Amino acid sequence: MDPLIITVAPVGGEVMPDQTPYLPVTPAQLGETAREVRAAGAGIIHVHCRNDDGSNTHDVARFREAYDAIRAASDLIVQFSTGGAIGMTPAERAAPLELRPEMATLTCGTVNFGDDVFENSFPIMRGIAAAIAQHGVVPELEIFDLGHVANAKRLAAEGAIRLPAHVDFVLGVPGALEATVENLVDCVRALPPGCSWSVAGIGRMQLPLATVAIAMGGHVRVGLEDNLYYAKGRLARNEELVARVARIASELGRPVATPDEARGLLLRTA
Ligand code: KMH
Ligand code: ZN
Repeated sequence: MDPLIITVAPVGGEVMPDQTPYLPVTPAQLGETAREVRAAGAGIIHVHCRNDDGSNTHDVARFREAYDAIRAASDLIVQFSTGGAIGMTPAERAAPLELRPEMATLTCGTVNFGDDVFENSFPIMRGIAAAIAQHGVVPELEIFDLGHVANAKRLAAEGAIRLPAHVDFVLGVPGALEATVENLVDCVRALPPGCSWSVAGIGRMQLPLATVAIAMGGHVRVGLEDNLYYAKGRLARNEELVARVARIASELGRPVATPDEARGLLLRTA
């Protein structure tokens, strides 16, 4: 089995600062988070940016500040979100790619997102995929539902993306595929040969699905974007969530990948 790549998604686009004191809102806080999660075992940091008041932004200057702060604090692989937040235009979502992060997400289909709709029509996906390719960025395909795997295959057949690729299953968003072990297994079975994968379980399913993924040879995403709690009623810090996954991996005899080891693995499937 390959060493385990732990991605941290420390902020996301939905959690607000009044829900937890541990959300890294400013670039400086993202830099501090990067330092802490790197020490805890993370290999990749998945980046969304906020304004100082906690509202979402995909402003290029703000992403540059965040990128610089993370770089100054760590050697983590920096992965920009192109999902952003509900309501952003596709052009806004793609704009920070001009900074050429090592990786960026590409969501592979439209999905209900609570009471909202996270819109990713084929024209939107093609546009973001083209921007990712144009800037030489390695994509991570975000799969919220089983049909998104078929969409990824269609994008590949058109030449918009290349397969195999690295894939992240985000399971448990209200309106999308539920976070169950059975669904994770179905998702993995549906993947084209050669893809590497991670799982991001939403809420209290983050830990059980992470544990299953470690045993299956997949990779893991944790962080406040997907889950606020360390245990029932106890808010989590990002580094605690990373450290717990690293501990479980160690108990299961699976080494944790450094960022450079993760680079080697992800370039292999890029
Ligand atoms: N915030 C969600 C609407 C991504 O980062 O690529 C989309 C999202 C996906 O978080
Ligand atoms: Zn995200």
